[in-house]
Amino acid sequence: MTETISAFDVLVTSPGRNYVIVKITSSSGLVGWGDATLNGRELAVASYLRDHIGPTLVGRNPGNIEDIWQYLYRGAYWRRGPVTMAAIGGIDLALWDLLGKTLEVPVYRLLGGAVRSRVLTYTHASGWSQAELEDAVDARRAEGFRAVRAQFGVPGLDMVYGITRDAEYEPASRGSRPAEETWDAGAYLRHAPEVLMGLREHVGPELHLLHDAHHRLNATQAARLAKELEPVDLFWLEDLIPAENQELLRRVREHSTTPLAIGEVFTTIWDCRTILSERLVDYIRTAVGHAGGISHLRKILHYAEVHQVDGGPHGPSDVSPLSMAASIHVGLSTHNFGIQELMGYPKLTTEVFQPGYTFTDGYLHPGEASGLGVHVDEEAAAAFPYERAYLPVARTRDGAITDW
Ligand code: GCO
Ligand code: MG
Repeated sequence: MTETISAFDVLVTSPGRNYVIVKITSSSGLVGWGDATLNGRELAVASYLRDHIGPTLVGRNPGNIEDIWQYLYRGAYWRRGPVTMAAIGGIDLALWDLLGKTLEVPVYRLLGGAVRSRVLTYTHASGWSQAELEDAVDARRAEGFRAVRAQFGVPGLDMVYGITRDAEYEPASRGSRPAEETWDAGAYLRHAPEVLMGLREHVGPELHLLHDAHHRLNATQAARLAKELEPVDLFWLEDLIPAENQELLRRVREHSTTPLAIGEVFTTIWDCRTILSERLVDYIRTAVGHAGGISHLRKILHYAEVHQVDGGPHGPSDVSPLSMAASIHVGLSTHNFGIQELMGYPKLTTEVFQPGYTFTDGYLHPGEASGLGVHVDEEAAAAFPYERAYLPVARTRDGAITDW
């Protein structure tokens, strides 16, 4: 008898930060898990899933993953957008997990098998001062990381994206409204080359260094920074300008050979068309959950492969361990994968998610468990109710809202 979807559920849980989890149960009693988290807008996705698309899935064959993807994407008429694509992504991940469990194979084998033995990863380090930054990078290197994203304070500013002075860095904060930062591109541009040059001298030539400008510059400022950072030999310079200004990256490319990465806020292949077809970046950063799941991320990466662009999927703590596992399965089985971001998770997260993937010597492996290989503890999830949280917003010195 053909297997059918017998139940569709959505869990919202907050073990240290908010996550939206999709649970799909099949008629044979197996369960597939997916991640539909959208940082700061979690409940919108939960409602999209619960109130709109979840009920349409019961009774379908869960193995028809591509048909379900097309049904949800084309059938909605209202296409793209982070809420829609995170919801579709959560379902897609759960269906791949379920298929792996049904066939008793890890997902990477369903995707064509391993093309490499392990997946290179990078993590975050930040310090307000040069010395604090160097200590933080050294600590990550001592943990085995071969690639580190370095963020630092800027003289004259109180808060800067990617840094917290006293606490563990976490981009979203709980509360009734977003924190507000002041941003000054001039101060940042005067400071950044010196810090990163000093850091390169400190770590030597081998460690991969990355830096994220978080969409805050205009094209002229971006070109200047990319050019000035050439001697640092960055692995990549990320999100220089607002991601939707794709054509403006041509300006940056004309002036610099610093490798560029963008795309963590993109949700479909159509959002990446210009940057991929003109090779305006070296790495495309779409996240497996936010960009419609494994099925769609693979399409984006195949399109990128045609243009010699590699993947570097988004992997901060708001990308749950379920998405992280999915991304590592894609990484092991996709030739132009590149690198996986692994920011790490709040300690409480492991009470809800017990991932089977492993980190060794700077590389990730998804493990050999069936499906995505992440155990979800539903009872633990229920013990951490949702808490409203927001990403910060930024204003320039005159008080106007700026890109963040
Ligand atoms: C990164 C990102 C994150 C995002 C965060 C938003 O490169 O990891 O820029 O830090 O800001 O994930 O939800
Ligand atoms: Mg980023």
